[in-house]
Amino acid sequence: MTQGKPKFLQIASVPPPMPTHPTAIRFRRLLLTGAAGGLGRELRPRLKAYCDTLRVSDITALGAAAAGEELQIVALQEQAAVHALLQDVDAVVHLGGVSVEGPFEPILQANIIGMHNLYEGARKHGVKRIVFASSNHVTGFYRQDEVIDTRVPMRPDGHYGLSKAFGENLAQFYFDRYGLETASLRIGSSFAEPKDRRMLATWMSYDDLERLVMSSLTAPVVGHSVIYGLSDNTVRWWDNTPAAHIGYRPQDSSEPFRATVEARQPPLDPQDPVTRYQGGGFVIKGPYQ
Ligand code: 15L
Repeated sequence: MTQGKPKFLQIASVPPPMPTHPTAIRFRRLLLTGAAGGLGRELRPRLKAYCDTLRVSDITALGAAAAGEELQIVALQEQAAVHALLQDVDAVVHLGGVSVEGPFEPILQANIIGMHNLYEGARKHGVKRIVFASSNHVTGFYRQDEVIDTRVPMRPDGHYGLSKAFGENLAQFYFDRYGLETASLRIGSSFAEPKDRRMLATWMSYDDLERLVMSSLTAPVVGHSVIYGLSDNTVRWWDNTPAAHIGYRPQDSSEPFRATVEARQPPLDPQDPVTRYQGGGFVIKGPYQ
């Protein structure tokens, strides 16, 4: 590449202590939003291995600061506070916001207004790249017997999926208008292990989550890319071929959990919307008034 290395990447002589991602690239300061949530708690110590300073934020208590951490309690709808979060940051991993289906108002505040606040802050402070935790619920109304890629139209399965669809469109706009790069990760089900039959297709291990986030932070060119977040599961509904340039190589699979999951959960009625659609239980939530 003729442009040389992106300005925000800094190479340090000390390799990262956690070798999940095969690179010695280190950041000066990363921002992790939603650090108190399920995935935030997993990624917090992992991301610290790749940066000098990790700024962590959430709306709720974040515990004690580890060495090299900066803690900020911030609600995403608070514009000035969110803009300040973005100051002097090389890149962002944005997990913050409402992470499940529910009534519209809290999702509007955190996921829609909050997302706009984050991107405006990033624009003002010259942040070059954001890794956005989007969701498989952007396409939750595709059927479980379909395999889709990221080029099919969005079919959100609720307020939450709609807010993530907005987030992806916002990210596209900020790239087209301002050159701010985003990797939108349509995360499947990232838990310690798959909890039910659906998750045999949608599961992503925590180690693969780290691989996906680090690939997204360090890929030479991202523009606005959309990629599904899943492990190397035998049965899958999502084809990541259009996002090959991200360089994500999952190493784990739900298959070793299959026998246990299937013994625990009897087969469900295939005509039940929860079994019929990729979004599972989210597709039957609501209405809320
Ligand atoms: C999501 O987007 C949610 O944040 C998570 O809690 C899971 O429910 C996941 O989707 C899923 O679809 O399993």
